[in-house]
Amino acid sequence: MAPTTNKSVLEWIDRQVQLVKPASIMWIDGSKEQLDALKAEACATGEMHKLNEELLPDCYLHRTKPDDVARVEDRTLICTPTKEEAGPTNHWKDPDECYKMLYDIARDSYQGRTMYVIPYSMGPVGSKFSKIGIELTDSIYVVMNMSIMTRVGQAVLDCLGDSDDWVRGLHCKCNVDKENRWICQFPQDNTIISVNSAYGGNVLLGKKCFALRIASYQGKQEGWQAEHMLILGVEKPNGEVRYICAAFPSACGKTNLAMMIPPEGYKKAGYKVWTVGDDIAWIRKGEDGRLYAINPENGFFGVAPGTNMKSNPNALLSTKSGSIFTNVCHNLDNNTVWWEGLDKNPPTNAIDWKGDPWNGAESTEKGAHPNSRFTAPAVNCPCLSSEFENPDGVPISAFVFGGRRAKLAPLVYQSRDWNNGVFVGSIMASETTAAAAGAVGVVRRDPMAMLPFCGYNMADYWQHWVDIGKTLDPEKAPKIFNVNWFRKDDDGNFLWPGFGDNLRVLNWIIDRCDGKVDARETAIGYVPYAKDIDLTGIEDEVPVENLERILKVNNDLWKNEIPGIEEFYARFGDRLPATMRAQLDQLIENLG
Ligand code: GTP
Ligand code: SPV
Ligand code: MN
Repeated sequence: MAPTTNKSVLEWIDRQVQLVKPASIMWIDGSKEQLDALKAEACATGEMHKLNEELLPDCYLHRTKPDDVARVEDRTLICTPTKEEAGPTNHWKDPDECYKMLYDIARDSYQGRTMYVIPYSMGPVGSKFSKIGIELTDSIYVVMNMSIMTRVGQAVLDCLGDSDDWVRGLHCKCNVDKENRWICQFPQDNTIISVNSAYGGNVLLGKKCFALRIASYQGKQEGWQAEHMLILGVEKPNGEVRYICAAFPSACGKTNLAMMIPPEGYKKAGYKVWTVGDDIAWIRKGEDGRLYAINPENGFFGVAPGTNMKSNPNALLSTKSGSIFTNVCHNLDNNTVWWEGLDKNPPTNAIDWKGDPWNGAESTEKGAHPNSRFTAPAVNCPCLSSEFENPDGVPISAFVFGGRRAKLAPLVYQSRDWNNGVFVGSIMASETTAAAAGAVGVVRRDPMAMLPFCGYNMADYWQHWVDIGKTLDPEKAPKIFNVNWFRKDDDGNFLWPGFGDNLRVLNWIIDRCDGKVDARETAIGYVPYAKDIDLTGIEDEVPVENLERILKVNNDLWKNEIPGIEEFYARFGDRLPATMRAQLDQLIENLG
């Protein structure tokens, strides 16, 4: 018997059952017993592998097909009634045609398989920020991941009651055929359909598909924002906590920044960093007129390579129990996992991410895929914020944009005001990473780090930012900044140590928000005086000349940037907000 009487839910599921023809249906109730039974079943079939219970209790390894290891942006569709509504930066297909294409692919695809029905909440169950979804899947891997990444089970159905305000999600593994792989969002229908993938972000529909693509559209309709942002709290020695949201493109440092360990001197002085979220923020205005953010997720789907006890101990410690590892290297000597950058001792008796024997002492191939990931419960994180479950969210002092720019953007700069800050976000560009299928290291425009995640026309999204700004008292509006941890010298070495040392920059940002420190005005905004970035403890690594170099704004390089921005803006035609055009004209004038 179905554990709900909600008509919209039952009727929709019925239609999907008619389409995909499962052998049986199982409602996920959120209980440990049910999940344990599913884990045992997945291990018995070889879909999952149970890792060493002493070293990694309740942890599992999973390998996806070698051609199914990252998001597929050219197969991710926004299916709005008109192409204009999706805008020039999204791949679009007519909704009717797309449904037909997907139904033809999905038809009968669950034959002989179980349909798992996953009721889940994005955000604490019952919070006014939260939204409910139901994902149908034929994959236990998806059930296990969704049970970590979201709040799952009966409590969600109880909270939903008779409402039809919920997001429909159908996932069909089919044959995991990359030629028929599609990740489709229908914002007007609150619907997501994903076929022929069994990898992470393509199939955990609560994450990018719902919490960003569908939710960004909902936010536009309902007056709030869904952003590709981490949320962290910096606790100062006097106990005050300032919350910052930061938007960086995929694999550009959100998880690392959200969990950073303060440098020694800061730690001694009493600074602490608290993680609220590492990927997505849902933001709305509170009764006091300030913006508040929640993290709609309940776990971390983090990049494994490069994660170690030095770079990000909090992330690594989060994976020590109840976690899933996807496409990492399997150490057969002790039945644990390994990835590039974990330590300097690669296993010699191992299986690589493709499932082949691997000897780390000899192999020239990678043991783990560059986009291999861990799925870890948020509660495991040693620096999880006490506000993580707060249904009202945390008040935001600053928005920070950033990306990988080897030469151009300074370490940090502050926008002049809200609209200038929106402009700064809109002209973001970053070198591409392994998080999406395709070339790596190519600079592309990625406004607000939302290029692959905005569920409607990006120009309308910028207008939404401008409109939100109009409702805010400038005194209470978050200040908007841009950072770049990735400046390189001519030999390709990073000029800034990054990671925990980024707190030195966040501290300047907070001081700016509190009106405590001066800044130098440049053509692009305000940059710090070198003396105001504390280098205590890293003087050898970062000589003051280097700091000055990465704080400098090179007007000639910025002038070279203008044609690319013009070209990008031109794609939006009349829909480009006049405010953004005016901001660009102002920048051109400032550059002389
Ligand atoms: P997604 O989960 O794909 O959205 O990525 P993310 O934005 O959470 O990126 P993550 O924190 O996982 O970092 C991605 C890569 O950037 C890793 O290889 C990190 O080691 C590297 N990285 C993170 N922070 C820094 C930094 O401050 N400096 C440098 N040089 N590299 C960094
Ligand atoms: C990203 O690519 O930004 C991710 C991984 O966080 S995925 O969920 O696969 O999109
Ligand atoms: Mn991340």
